[in-house]
Amino acid sequence: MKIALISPKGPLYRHRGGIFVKSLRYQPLTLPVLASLVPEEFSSAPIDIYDDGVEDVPEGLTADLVGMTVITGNAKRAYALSDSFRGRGIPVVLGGPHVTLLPEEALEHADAICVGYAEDAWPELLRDFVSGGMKREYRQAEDFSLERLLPYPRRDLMSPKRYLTQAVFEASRSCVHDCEFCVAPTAWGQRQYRKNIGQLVNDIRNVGMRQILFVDLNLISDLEYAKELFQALVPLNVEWFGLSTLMIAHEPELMTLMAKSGCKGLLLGFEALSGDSLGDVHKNFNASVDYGRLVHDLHKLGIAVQGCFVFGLDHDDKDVFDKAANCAIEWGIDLPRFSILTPFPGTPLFKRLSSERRILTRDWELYDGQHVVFQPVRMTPDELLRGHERAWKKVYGWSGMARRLRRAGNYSLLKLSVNFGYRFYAHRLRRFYTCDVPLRPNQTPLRMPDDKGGQ
Ligand code: B12
Ligand code: SF4
Repeated sequence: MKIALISPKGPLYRHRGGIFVKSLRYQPLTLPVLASLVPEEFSSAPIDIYDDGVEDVPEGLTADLVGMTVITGNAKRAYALSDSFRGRGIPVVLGGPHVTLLPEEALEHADAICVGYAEDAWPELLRDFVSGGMKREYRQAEDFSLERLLPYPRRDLMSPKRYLTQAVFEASRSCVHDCEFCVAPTAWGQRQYRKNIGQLVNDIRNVGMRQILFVDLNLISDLEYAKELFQALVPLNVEWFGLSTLMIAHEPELMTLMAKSGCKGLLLGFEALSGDSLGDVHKNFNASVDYGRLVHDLHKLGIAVQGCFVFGLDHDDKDVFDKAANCAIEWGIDLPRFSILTPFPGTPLFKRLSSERRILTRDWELYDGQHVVFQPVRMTPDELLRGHERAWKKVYGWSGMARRLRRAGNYSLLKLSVNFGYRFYAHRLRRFYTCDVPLRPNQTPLRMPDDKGGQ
């Protein structure tokens, strides 16, 4: 049996004309994890991994079974590839966040789908396939857990030359919060799944790199687990980068331990500056934090900040873009990032906007955080798109960059090169607006029934 595992390219993740220049990419973890889950009895089966984001999937690819991972932004490409393989008689299994959110749609393009996490389902599916009894649908069990010992991801199946780093790990999955726009609580449940820390430490040791990356959505979902994890990292003497919520601001001891364990950079979802906008998307907990102070405290500990903001929330006015860009500069955010609110299908946000008849398009290719796919309240879709672009340009303009980096201090080579990478992106954003959003004829800001008009 020959298995081909594919990660399709999307508008933001492709090797020609895409926004992420090759040097900024880290090796994806999904396919190495799936490859590691192939049961031992099939260990002689060749497994080929294709990352469509770095090289085209060969047209004449041959395999007994294709497994493809699907996120919303690349669903169109995934379905096109899948339809073509199936047309040539190659069975295709689809899995990943988009399939978990919209299983019925995915089933139309697959021989089988895998809904949710696949540590149990994928080996079961492969055994069924070999015995000729593959079912149409496999689902994550109610009592799913990651705590048992799991095989190490097969990073060796991907070429290290194509990526900035192969040292990509995860300690946990999903998140305990329920922000309205987030895919995680809808797709996998509002909880954290934790991996065995001892095994993770062994994996990190085996990979043997000094700089590592965690793709966990929220490393501090559970404070006790986070403490245990950071303590276990201390003796490894690694430098690590990961994601956390702003709730770290309320945990000074954990923050210090984080720094001691080698944390050099955190991605933080600031999302919005006003309490009303945070409330719009059920992220009120951010309002308890003084953003500028948090950035300052992290810098003092040698931790750089990648600060993410979302535009287009119902209370966002037209001045939100400049305000966010100015704050990012004033606080010295090392790497500011802006995205446009995106109602991923299946999320509470999608359901709400849909019921308010504010979804403008269901072209999933535009669901990439950089296009406007819904009708905003206090501005037109076009104003939202242009304002978002303006914010990027402001923080990555020469003056914005110089002021931010001077405030942040610590001019590491990595930080400078990533800043230049984002500068390149910020000034070419327009090139990546691949299609025009089918906007409503009336291009005036939408007023909701209880709306006071932006006061
Ligand atoms: C790495 C990453 C990326 C990478 C690579 C994405 C990729 N295709 O691999 C990059 C940087 C390119 C990226 C970009 C974006 N991403 Co991203 N990304 C992640 C991240 C942080 C880690 C993914 C990962 O490696 N997980 C670990 C693996 C082991 O878990 P997994 O992928 O879920 O796989 C498991 C199951 O889902 C299942 N499974 C998955 N695929 C398959 C396939 C088969 C055949 C089977 C059987 C099972 C299966 O089995 C695996 C084991 O259980 C996740 C968040 C997260 N921690 O999951 C977000 C996430 C996937 N990204 C997300 C988003 C929103 C984006 C962006 C829109 C963000 C942006 N504005 O830039 C862009 C979109 C790019 C595009 N093409 O349009 C969302 C997905 C939204 C959605 N509905 O699709 C996520 C879930 C984060 C979130 N909470 O919002 N991302
Ligand atoms: S805190 Fe982050 S990961 Fe958790 S639900 Fe909210 S957006 Fe998602």
